[in-house]
Amino acid sequence: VEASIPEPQREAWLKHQVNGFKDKDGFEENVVRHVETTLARSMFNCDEHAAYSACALAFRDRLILEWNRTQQRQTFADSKRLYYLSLEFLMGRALDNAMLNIGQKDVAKAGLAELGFRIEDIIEQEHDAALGNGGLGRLAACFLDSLASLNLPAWGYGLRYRYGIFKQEIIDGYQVEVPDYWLDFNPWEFPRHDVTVDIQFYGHVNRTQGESGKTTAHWEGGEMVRAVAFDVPIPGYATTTTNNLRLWSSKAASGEFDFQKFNSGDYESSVADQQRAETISAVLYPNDNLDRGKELRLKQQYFWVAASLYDIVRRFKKAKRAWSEFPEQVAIQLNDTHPTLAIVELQRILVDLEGLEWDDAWNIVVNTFGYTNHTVLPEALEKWSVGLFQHLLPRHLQIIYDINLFFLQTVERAFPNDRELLARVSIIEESQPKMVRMAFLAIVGSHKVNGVAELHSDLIKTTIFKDFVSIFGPDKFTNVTNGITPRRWLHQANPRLSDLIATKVGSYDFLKDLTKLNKIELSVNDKQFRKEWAEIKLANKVRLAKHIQESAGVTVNPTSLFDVQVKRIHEYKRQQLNIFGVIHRYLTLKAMSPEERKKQLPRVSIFGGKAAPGYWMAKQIIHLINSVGVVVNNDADIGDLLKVVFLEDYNVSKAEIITPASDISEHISTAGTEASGTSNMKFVLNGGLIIGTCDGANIEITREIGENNIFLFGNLAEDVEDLRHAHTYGSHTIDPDLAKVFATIEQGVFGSTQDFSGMITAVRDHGDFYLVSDDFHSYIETQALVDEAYRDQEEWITKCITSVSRMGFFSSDRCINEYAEGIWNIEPLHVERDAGVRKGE
Ligand code: BZD
Repeated sequence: VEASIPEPQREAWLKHQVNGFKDKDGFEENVVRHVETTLARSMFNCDEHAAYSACALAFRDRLILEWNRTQQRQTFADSKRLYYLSLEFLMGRALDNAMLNIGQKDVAKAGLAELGFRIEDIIEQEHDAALGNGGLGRLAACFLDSLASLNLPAWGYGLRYRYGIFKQEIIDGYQVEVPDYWLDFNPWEFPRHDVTVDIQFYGHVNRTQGESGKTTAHWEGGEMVRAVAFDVPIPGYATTTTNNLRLWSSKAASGEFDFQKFNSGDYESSVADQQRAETISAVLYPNDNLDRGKELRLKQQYFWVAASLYDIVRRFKKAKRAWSEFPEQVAIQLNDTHPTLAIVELQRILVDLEGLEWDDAWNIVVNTFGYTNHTVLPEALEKWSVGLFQHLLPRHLQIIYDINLFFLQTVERAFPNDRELLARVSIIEESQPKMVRMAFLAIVGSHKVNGVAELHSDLIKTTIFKDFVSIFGPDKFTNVTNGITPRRWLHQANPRLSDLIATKVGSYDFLKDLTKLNKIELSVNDKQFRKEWAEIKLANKVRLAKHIQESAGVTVNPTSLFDVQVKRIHEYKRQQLNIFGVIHRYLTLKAMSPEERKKQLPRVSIFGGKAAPGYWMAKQIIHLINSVGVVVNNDADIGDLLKVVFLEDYNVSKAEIITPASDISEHISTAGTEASGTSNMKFVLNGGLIIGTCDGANIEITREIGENNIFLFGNLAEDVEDLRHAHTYGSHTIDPDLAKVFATIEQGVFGSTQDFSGMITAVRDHGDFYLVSDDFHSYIETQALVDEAYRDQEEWITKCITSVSRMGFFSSDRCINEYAEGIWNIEPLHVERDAGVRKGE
């Protein structure tokens, strides 16, 4: 590496080489320097936010040095890289994570204390990076942490939204959305104004014939938008590897604004182009698991995909290899179908711009891409109208038609005369209007397709993608069960539990190899260990109780059973089942004599999560939860026996407080609807138990921790279809206990009956698609078992410790290793320089 600097200048460069701070003194020096110079503040008026800023900048300096070295190392090694394309990266806060991964949290803590600050207060100053909706975006963030921690050469590519997921306020029980402008001060990104790509939209296609008779397509006209790169360093844990997340921001391609219009006095339209261009990366779409087919969304997708591919291809071309080697140098993973256009764009680059033959290009494309599916819900499967494509991306539509034609020809050869099959698998749906089925395009253009938990991967093979299994054979389809990073979701969120575990494991090695947790099972009967375990859980609950008091104004007793359901609000996730169950509990308590009541176990039902702004039913569910809270929390008969809390603005940093404080958490989706779920893993890893359906990763969690340690209930996925059929065509009777709940709501006990009628009629009159009534009895009975189990605290703690000890499988490191071996064929890059500077704490 050093030899790349010309001899005469080498000495000067090396002499002044910057190395980040090494100890407390160095850290303090860096912080003070940033306060006084970068932030232009005096040290005499440095508030907590300025201290956070300076601290973040000190860490950023270190990260970028490691980032540079990592990039140099990866370039020199010339090894295959993975590119993870995701429209969402739900990163949360970066400072705490950087301190932990670099192994300098103790140094920062001591240094900040000497400068007059508590590290916890400083960490709290940071605005969450919330460029995602839910599980899919957070999974991408966990993957980046694991990729870097495993020294894998990998880049993330995404969009730099000016507004992340909206902030949720609860006003009079209703959700109100507030924009999340998060870029006021973001020390974690490096603008690369020199790394830009001009992206074309609209226009038309011309064909020319060369001397050889070969025709070439030229995409001409239309308009250009400029993509500018912003790089975010991603530090690995206990390694010097620091990977890159590149986010694209849009601006006008033609410079600032139209001077001609400006000079002629047309000020408004002179800036209109600029604003239109900037709109592309302005805002994250707040829908999870719903496809709305909006033009701006397709523009976002192409803008980001085209910029990323240009960048990837540019990097590949530097080494001057043959195109056929592309898949040996590049693996691209599609996080859901959102980046599927990348398949078409690479084919276009290879055929139209680089002059490859169609078949040679297509071989390269298929061997490069992998596609991860995250849902079987029909309303979430992306489709774009052919008309919109024709207008926005005319050349891409032609290529899609050609891809489809060649694909259908191979199907016809293998299954002659099966016209229905051809219609079923066609990438173009012959509907009115015609639609492009993005999932089908992603399957046809990838060499591997994976689901995110075993049940889900089986379901895609037997339902939505069944025909493709017959066509391509079963080997194209595989499972990679999701995972979570133990760095953030154990050590960072629950430092005391992590420290306690370390005393039994003998080191913090479990943060690198989570299967080492199994050592704590040997201590399950160790009295002191159990005592400390219980103390930590209580302390975490006290902390959450304080947060509940401050944010929701509800006083809860930390010794109550904390029952938590935090995730996006969706009918399939069934928060309505939970709140109906809470109402049932309330009615049961009300019907008891005071003596009987005294024997009951106090419980706090905690909800949190955002509803997509246009999702009316989800908003009603939030309103009902809040309305029930108002009644129950103020009922003198009930007191501490039941409290109902809705936590405003659930996000990653709140999850870090909530997760460690749960006794039981709810993962109660209708069987077969939740692809995996990942918060289920986080809760168990933090010493909470779960109540859940046989859905997604709950099934594998049960297999790992043992069925005695989980509360499963409800109908199985294989029964869902028959039940739905019976609801529609047979007689549909509602569970009698649920009917009482409905009657109570309809009497107006929780306020406006009109507001909640939709939730009731969905179950009673509209076929109960999510099987709320079918599962209600089983749910209530199982909740009673939870109460009973919780009364035996000794047994409960045994269950918790045993479960944690068996959670090793759910590390995102295991998951990433499976992708690396089975899909990407990439290998870790040996880190020569002593990683000792980055030991864990
Ligand atoms: O992906 C989620 C699934 O619902 C979970 O079961 C799974 O655990 C995670 C990770 O695999 N899917 C989403 O979060 N999906 C979205 O957020 C989304 C966003 C935009 C458009 C479509 C879906």
